[in-house]
Amino acid sequence: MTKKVLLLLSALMLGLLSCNRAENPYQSADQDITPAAEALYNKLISLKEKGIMIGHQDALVYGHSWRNGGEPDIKAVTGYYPAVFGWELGDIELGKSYTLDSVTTDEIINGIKWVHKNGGINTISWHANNPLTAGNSWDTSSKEVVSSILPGGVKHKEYKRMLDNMANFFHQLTDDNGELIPVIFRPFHEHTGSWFWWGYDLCNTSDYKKLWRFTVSYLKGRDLHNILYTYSSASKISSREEYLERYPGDDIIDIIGFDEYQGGIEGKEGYINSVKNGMDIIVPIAEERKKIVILAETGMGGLPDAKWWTKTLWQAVKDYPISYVLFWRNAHDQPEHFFAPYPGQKSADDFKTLSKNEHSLFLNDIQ
Ligand code: BMA
Repeated sequence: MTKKVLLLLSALMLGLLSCNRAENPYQSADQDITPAAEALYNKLISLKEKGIMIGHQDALVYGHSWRNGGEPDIKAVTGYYPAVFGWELGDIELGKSYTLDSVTTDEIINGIKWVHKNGGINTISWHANNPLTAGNSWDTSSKEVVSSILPGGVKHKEYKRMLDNMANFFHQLTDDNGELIPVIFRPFHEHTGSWFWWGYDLCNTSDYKKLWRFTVSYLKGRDLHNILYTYSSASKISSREEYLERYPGDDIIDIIGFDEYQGGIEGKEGYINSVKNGMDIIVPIAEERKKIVILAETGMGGLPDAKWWTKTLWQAVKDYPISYVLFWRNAHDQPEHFFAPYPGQKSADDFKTLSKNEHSLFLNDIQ
């Protein structure tokens, strides 16, 4: 083939591709997204038809009864790895080499690389320290934190230092070819509640949105185009207006969701109703805006209900086009702080039953 014919053919291919891009209503928010992140985005879209992916926070690095080199609890119960792996970066913004949950940056980097290599999905939460008071995420002693870190604020430089530490960390997430691994990032979560310094009563709507927009644009400015951003509120969403009030913009958000936990056995109906009400509100929003829907964090602490998985969780989520559900962590150093079963745990058999449901997706279902 002559060079001219080759050129013509590739121009034709490009034309076809851009045609498809224009016709596809689902487009990632970042116009300069890396090919790998776009592939992750497309994978999330295409898997919506197949079922709901199962995720677990810190699954690879510790479990209820192990730390360092054990078998992930969900794998030990079902034989399958989760499809989605949650990671927490709180304290990394301070330049530390371990998180607030004592997971090292090396463990996270290696874990994220392993997940990516094996076709899984990485999602990152961030319980960021308070840049104004030097307290932690839960330090709500001042209502000036968000305004103080925006451009012009007294702690703006400090916040940029934190973001630089985050960016330096993100740049270490590379595959075998040196390309950045795509990740989902979910900062400033549960903002409709008031227990974090970015929470509802702690800042106004405009500043919350500015915080988001500044953060995303700063990370983009550090050449990070491998990130899909998630907006996720606290539980018990009462209306579309409430959910969208602090939404920072379609041009930066790819995924929307909320967090929802069940408290005690008696909380069963409340949990199911609250997940369904929330989904009834956000699924139409996602359809209109062409966004992906998740149940960003969920679980029943301590799992005292032996049938929680099939009779509660699955009843709440099964009828919605939810991309994934993420169960919170099984702390190795707090015996009662766990949200997924481990071998011998009361609900382990029921979780196994859920894993046999063809619409619950584990790592092997999405590879
Ligand atoms: C919370 C708890 C804490 C943990 C924090 C960040 O929900 O699990 O123990 O430090 O998340 O992972």
